[in-house]
Amino acid sequence: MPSSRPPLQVIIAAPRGFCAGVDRAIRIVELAIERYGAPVYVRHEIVHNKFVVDRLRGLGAVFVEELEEVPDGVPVVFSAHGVPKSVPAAAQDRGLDYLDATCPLVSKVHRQAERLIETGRHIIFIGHAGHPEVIGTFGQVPEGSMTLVETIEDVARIEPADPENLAFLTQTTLSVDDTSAIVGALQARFPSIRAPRGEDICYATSNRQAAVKQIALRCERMLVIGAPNSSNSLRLVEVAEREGVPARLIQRASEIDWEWLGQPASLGLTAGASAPEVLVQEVLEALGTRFDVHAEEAEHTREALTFKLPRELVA
Ligand code: 10D
Ligand code: SF4
Repeated sequence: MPSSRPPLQVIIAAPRGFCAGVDRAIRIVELAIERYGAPVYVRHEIVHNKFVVDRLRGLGAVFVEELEEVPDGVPVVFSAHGVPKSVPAAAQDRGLDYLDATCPLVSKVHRQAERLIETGRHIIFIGHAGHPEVIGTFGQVPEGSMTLVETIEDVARIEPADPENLAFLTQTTLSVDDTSAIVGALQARFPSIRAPRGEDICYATSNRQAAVKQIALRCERMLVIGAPNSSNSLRLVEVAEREGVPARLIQRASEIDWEWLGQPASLGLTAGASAPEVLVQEVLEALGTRFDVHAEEAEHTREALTFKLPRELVA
């Protein structure tokens, strides 16, 4: 019998969802709970996703924003976004057992920042003010040795003391297109500025944005699963909208705005690097209650990267 529900072609972007850094960070918390027993404290959301955080809380993780909130004698994990150097230093002073779940690709930027300062360069950092990754990276270098720019207008405004001796670095989860425009403006104004070795925007961020671009032309609407404080997820919504596709960020199926969605013939679906696949399946199921869904996956790139876990957890 033909379905009474309207047909809907759902085009699911690939890659989407968890990246290698998020996988590793979550595993670190799970293994820390197994090894030390609950509670294990986590400084900041391990990744920016309420579903992930709530699940780990159920296993015995306690999430706090500052190290001062961690009681003595309890292990603590630092989130995937990275922390200023002062944080592990303070943990050490207090004799706390700590595990650093900073993504190795964020740590790579930290090390580049340190090296540039050693060579006497002033760093222009492209990123979003107040984001924990930005706070963590600024905390790798002496105060005043790095200047934040968020926009092309910021590039025109800054007045570095020695314009011949600059380098730039970036947050890992930025818009590839916006960043390349900001880098262009930096290079036009400061021709001798040194670029990072390789890209600071990580493979997962750029692959997820490219996958959205690839499907955008075929979609009337786009849903991005991710949290409102997730930088990489927010960028996916922007990418879709700039391709001319009305897009919404939702944390899970219950946040679908059915009125906004209407009755499109095609819908794009993706998930930020901190959003688990179960939430993609949940959204598909919810769509299936109202539409006759035909789902197809559009693969842009295959990802195979994994990161090693800290030695103390696998030994
Ligand atoms: O906000 P965000 O995109 O930086 O973080 P989220 O936790 O959503 O995704 C993982 C990305 C990390 C840890 C930064 F590289
Ligand atoms: Fe690491 Fe990129 Fe994932 Fe951030 S988004 S945790 S930098 S792999």
